[in-house]
Amino acid sequence: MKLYAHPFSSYCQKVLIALYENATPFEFRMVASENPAAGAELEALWPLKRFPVLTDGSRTVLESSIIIEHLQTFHPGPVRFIPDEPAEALEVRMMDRFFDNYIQTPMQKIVGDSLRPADRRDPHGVAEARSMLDLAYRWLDERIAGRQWAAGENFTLADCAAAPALFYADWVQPIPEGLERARAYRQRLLARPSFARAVDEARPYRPLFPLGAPDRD
Ligand SMILES: N[C@@H](CCC(=O)N[C@@H](CS)C(=O)NCC(=O)O)C(=O)O
Repeated sequence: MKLYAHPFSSYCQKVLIALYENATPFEFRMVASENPAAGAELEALWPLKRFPVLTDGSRTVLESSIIIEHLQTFHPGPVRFIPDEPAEALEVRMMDRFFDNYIQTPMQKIVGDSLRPADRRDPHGVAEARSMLDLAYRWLDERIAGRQWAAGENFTLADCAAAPALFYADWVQPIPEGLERARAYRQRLLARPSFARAVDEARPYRPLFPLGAPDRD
């Protein structure tokens, strides 16, 4: 398998966590300006050029959640990312959607806005994104009461989504004091070896974080 990705990208880290959890072999195709060949391959596979993209033989798999479902189906290992029991699987998929849509999306909006020219900024959109993050943090704090991981006792797809989402979202808008379950969950994710490895591999790129990376984590 080949993974088109960048180590500092949150959605790429989501998939790297799943690969590292089961020690699944793959080739890392670094998408970066200094590696135009990988960029051209990515564009040929997926004209929208969003990453990560996985190739597995002749199959091209788009979208981080679907890549992890692909790994679960065709390259299973000891860590099962989607439970067999249907209701449990729905909880996992629902939490995965929550982290992508209501943590990653507003985080990306805030980061993306900071990259725009000053006269093209979208303060209203950024305020909406910050309000969404605030509500999402509060909802999460309630939802994970009594849970070790996002959907219960086992580490799943939902935690792969949660780790980079909460990692970067907390940089742009810290999870407030008082939401101790959400804050402790983020720390548990940081201590998980698969995510700790992804964070370490991305460390050299921290100076590129547009809003300035905080001196922690
Ligand atoms: N829904 C996609 C989101 C992928 C995404 O937003 N990737 C970002 C990196 S984190 C990207 O490709 N950015 C480059 C660009 O927008 O050109 C997924 O789950 O894989």
